[in-house]
Amino acid sequence: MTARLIVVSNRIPTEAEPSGGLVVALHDCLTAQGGVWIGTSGTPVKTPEPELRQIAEGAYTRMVFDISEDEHEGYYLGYANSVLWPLFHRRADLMHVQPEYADHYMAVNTRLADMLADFAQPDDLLWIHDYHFLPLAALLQERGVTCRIGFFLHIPFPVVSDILALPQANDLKDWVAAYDVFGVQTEGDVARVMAHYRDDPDATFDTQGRMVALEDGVAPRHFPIGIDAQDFAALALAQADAVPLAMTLGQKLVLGVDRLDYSKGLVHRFDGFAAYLEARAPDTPKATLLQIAPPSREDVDAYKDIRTELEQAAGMINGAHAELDWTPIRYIRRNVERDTLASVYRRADVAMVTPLADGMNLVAKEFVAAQDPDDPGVLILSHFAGAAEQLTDALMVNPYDAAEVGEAVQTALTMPLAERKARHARLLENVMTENIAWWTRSYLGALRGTG
Ligand code: GDG
Repeated sequence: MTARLIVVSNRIPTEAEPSGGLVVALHDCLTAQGGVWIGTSGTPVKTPEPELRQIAEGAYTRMVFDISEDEHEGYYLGYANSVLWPLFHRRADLMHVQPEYADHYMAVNTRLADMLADFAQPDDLLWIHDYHFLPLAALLQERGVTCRIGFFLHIPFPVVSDILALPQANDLKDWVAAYDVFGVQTEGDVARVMAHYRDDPDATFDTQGRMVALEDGVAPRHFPIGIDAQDFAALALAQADAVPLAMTLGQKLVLGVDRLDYSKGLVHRFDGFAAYLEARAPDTPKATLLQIAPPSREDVDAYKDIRTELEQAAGMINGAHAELDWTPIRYIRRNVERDTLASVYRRADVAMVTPLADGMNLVAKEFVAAQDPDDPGVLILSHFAGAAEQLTDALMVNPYDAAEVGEAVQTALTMPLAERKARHARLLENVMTENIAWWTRSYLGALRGTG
């Protein structure tokens, strides 16, 4: 009999047939083998109930728990998104350390651990997602829970020197060590987890210096997340000409798609695009950068700043370079439909995926899947995206070096068809093979102890 799977994530889908790669993969997996998906209820309440509440029953069960308005401030906006998110994305300077944030974070995790301890059976598999719930395994062990507990970190693991900026740096070691499987996106992340334990007498290393286990048994492993590439390719093909894009004949389209987040390097990207504009010979193609950037976490100050900075940069660059028939940067600050996105990906000649730090970056993979293999666009990819370990046939750039990014835009726009096809074929092979189903299978194999 297959063990019952219990997935925990901050947000859970509420619709009957959810969309989005990861959500669909987990939905499919739970539908196939049954189980439970647990997350926060979405709307903060005055007084949270100390119980899980079932919201839907089908092939699997969905359950939610409440958080209070203060906890929303302290646990979610505070500790998760103003402490851990910047720290893990190499922006310790943006951390907003407040003792009450940590208190709320622990309060939410402790209440959830109490509820899970009542609910979990010894044969269950518990799969915890992301930085909102790092302490859960340690708290569950204290409560005598013995089932296998795995964690997957969607964002980068921080460097040792940055971790010291976290008042709970030592707790983080214990939180990680309590998991049976601590999953991260890349080999680089595995190395950073290991570096965190390098001087720990309980950590065990094999003859090649790799950490295999701590006393408690954690084995950090990388599981690069993928997308449902077949499905996305089919959507992009179906939507190929669905969206009219006001562009004059011969103009090229360079695309950026990112949540409006400082980790995505949007201002640096605009500077890199400006470097291309400045160096452009008058007889070479005119390219427009279309940046789609839906807002996120607008209640956190650092997110307001990035928006202002980006809008100023776009205004200045357009002021300097726009012509009567050409606006070099077009910027859409709202969510667009997934169908529209697929269509624009397919139409784009170049995608700029240039984060300063990113766990994986699914946009890079979606762009590859959406291309016409007979006339594909070119991917420009930052060394600092997790995807850089797999998508080595992209044009790799250092996003901090505007001149290099500008040159990459020029190279991409003028790349011969044969080279575009060859690079794209190798990228597509990876995106199709190491897809979301492969990722789920690999992770669950490891968690069951069979992979
Ligand atoms: C975290 C990690 C890791 C974006 N704009 C629109 C839109 N999107 C979709 C994209 C893509 C998703 O949002 C963004 O995924 P990313 O992977 O790029 O980034 P995060 O949201 O930061 O995700 C990341 C991921 O978790 C998975 O582990 O890769 O590193 O930070 O699917 O297409 N979708 C629609 N309209 C938009 O305007 N419909």
